Amino acid sequence: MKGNVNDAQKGRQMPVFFSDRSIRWVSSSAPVGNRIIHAVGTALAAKLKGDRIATLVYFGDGTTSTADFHTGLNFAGVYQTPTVFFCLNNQYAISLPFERQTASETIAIKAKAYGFEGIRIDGNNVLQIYRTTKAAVERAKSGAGPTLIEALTYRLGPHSTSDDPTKYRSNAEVAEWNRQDPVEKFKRFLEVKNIWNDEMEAKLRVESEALIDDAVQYMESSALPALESIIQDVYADVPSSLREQYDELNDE
Ligand SMILES: Cc1ncc(C[n+]2csc(CCOP(=O)(O)OP(=O)(O)O)c2C)c(N)n1
Repeated sequence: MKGNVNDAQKGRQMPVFFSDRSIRWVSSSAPVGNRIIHAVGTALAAKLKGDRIATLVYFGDGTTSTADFHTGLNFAGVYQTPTVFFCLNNQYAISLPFERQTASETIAIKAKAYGFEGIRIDGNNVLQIYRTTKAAVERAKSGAGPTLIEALTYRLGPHSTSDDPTKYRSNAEVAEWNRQDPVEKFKRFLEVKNIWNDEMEAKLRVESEALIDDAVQYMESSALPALESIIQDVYADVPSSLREQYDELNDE
């Protein structure tokens, strides 16, 4: 995604907040927590319309301290919306560790107060995540209400390029979690089951790199959105004041 004509957001979003209609993946609102109430609202709309869908929303441990987390989960509990709340507890909100985020024993336990089930799972176990998420989505679709999943994991790298994790956590802690790397763990699991090996991995790497090269080429050869898109989608009819600003910009 690079803010080109193929981008559903027309370049108005941060790069990680991509969206894709074909897989019903909605762009995330940048203020953390907003996405939770959007997911609950979408689920309620679907319920009222009789669509058999569930919404699945991902967020971090830090996000559970926002007002939107409470608003969303409370609403979901009261209206029994088909929503699955997936908290990726990587134990840090940028530099703030979990212990200073909440006095609660876990995140999962909070679901009890909202009247639905909270489940804490190993966030480094691919199959456990898949099974738990699938079951929760099915429950939501069948009308059995929301679920909160807390997946305990660790953020191995920095939060962003402007973050220096050595300032707030020890190398020993990172080394310990590095040994739990979920990608490596799952790879070993598949190798033991005899359904994965070095040869297949080498082949996959070559194929993946070709796929990425193609995607980058496609991205870079796509045109930018039309300048006029800057004044679209805000009002049903573009007001004259915006039209004048656009004309001025266009003349420049
Ligand atoms: C309301 C709001 N405040 C601050 C920020 C800046 N910010 C971006 S990510 C982040 C940390 C989020 O931590 P967490 O929810 O634990 O998610 P993680 O990044 O660890 O996955 C913050 C504070 C923001 N995006 N929105």
